[in-house]
Amino acid sequence: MVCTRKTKTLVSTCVILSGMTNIICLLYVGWVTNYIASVYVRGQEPAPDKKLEEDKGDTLKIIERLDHLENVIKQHIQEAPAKPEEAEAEPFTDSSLFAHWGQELSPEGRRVALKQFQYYGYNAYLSDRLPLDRPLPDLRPSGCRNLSFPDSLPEVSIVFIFVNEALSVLLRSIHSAIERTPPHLLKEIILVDDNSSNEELKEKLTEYVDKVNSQKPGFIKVVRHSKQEGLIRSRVSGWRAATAPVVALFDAHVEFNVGWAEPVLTRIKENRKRIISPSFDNIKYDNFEIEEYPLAAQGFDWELWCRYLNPPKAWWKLENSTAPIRSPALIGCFIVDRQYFQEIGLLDEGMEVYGGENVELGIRVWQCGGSVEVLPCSRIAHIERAHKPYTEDLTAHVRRNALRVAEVWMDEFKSHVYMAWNIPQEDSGIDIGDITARKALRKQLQCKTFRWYLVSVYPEMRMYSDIIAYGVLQNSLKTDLCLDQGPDTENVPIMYICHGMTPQNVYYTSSQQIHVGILSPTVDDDDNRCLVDVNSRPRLIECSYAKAKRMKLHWQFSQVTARARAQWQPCWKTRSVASGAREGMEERGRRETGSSEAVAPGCFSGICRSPTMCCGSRVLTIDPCDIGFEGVYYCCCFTIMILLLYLIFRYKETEAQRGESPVQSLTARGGAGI
Ligand SMILES: [Mn+2]
Repeated sequence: MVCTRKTKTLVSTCVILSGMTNIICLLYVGWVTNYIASVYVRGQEPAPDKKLEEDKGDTLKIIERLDHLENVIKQHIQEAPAKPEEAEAEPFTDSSLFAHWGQELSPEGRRVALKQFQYYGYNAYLSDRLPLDRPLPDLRPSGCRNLSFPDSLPEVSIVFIFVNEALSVLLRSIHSAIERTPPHLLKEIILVDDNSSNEELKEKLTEYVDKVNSQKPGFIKVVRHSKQEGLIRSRVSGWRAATAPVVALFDAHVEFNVGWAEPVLTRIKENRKRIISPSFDNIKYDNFEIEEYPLAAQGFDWELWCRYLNPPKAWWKLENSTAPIRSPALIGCFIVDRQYFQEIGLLDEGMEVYGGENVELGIRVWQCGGSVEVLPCSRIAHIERAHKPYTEDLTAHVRRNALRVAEVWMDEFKSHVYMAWNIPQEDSGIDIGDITARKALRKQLQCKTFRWYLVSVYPEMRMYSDIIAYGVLQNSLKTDLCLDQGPDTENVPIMYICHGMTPQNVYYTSSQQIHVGILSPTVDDDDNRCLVDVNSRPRLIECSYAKAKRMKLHWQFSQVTARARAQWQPCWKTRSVASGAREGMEERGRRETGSSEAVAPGCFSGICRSPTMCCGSRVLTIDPCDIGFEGVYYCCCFTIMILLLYLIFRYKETEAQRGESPVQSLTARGGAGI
């Protein structure tokens, strides 16, 4: 009896001791690793960058490559000729230009082709070697060939806008327009040069224009901007120079297909408030082959980037592939009644460079009593460049333009644009310029609401009135880490250096879901991905699927902030986005305005700074090995911890054995004594 009691006491003492030791050890390990990490990070600053390089998701890599390409173009524009020895070292074979083309070229040929490709974003070297009047496959739906059109149709002026286009590409655009537009319908061609620096677009182009005009006086007009105005104001310049009743505004890297004009002019003649887009096919940027694109409407996502859409259900029901396709917006090239274009307010000339103006026009035309449609029987092939050479930071311009559209036209839905760009609705720090004239235009035209537009014209667009907060989920102990959707192909979220781009967008809904990554634009796109607890591991799963399968996708936040409808744990860095209604965790806006706010503590608490999400009622642990540098660090941390625990237990065991011997002997002796 005595023996048993003694053993029990010893065991419980051991347990208490080991427990305490563990806690001390764990705290110690936490402190040591924290220290090591801070020294490591401080001591080898380039190292995380290098690691970062390896870990970056696909999106980042692409963005980086684009940045690189843009730099290359910039260099080229600055006319810094590459030194011969540098040129020798160029990795020709790496370029996407040579994936499907140019294997048989000599090294010198490759060098020249690559240089041109980097400058133009398409294979200008090949374009220079293709005939200007090359034939195109007739890609119209078969019914188009049997259609008949009125004898008298309005004339059209075709406007080509360009900046530093390859001359052969521009000339092929002009040639195909002349060849494939009935002569009695084509009044003139207008070339708008947005201050190109290319020499060949000066003398050689003038030579060509003079030659054509010597046969047909005044047929080609050239408008040259003395400073760069951007593609939007260039289109308006072209429209100003046009004199035909209908104006077609096009990029200067297109090829017109047979019979493109008659269906368009017929539809405009029937109703001058129709703005028409042809159907586009692709001219591949590398080998200039024509790629047929499926028939599509033209729309946009909530960042207001334009995109192709599946034609609406009503169109499919017609079972007539020649029927016009109702379109919520425009991709960018369109044909319009010259007068009507002015009445409706041209394009928003307060926008910069490119992007968003086509979406704005679509929304405006619909809301103010007109319509937009795509014609399957009118086809234009267009070069989709591998990269756009217009500006260093196209995204910043598109975002600014998008905010102008949101503020003028989108009423309460403007919040969606701010959410999609992940910037606060107030004090975004982005100067969108003066919009009073555009607001006055809306009033003057007595336009309908954006809600009407969404319901009647663009019902495929998803509405997000249930989002009550958005931003990024930031690790409050290591504030440069954010929740990130990780590689596109996987459904495992990761912790990653905060970069404020789409993969780190986080949206919290009134139904307590957390969406991570891009806001799904339409019902035809994949659903949003929700943060889901799968066996205590965080996963990103389509919200509708997770809901149907009754997975754990609801997140409760236990701390109430005064103004938020949602309840927040302090691990969400909150910041008021719209007064009272929304709370957001805004990283990008913060960077731009330069203001800094205190970061509330606590997201990754816990011993050893394990990447545990302690937000809300659930505790999730991100698989340590999924997270790159941090993963290695935590793996090491974990291993050291286990090792220490093992040593501690071994030590205790030995201690226990040492302690036990006297007891045993005592027992033995006692036993003997009893
Ligand atoms: Mn284009």
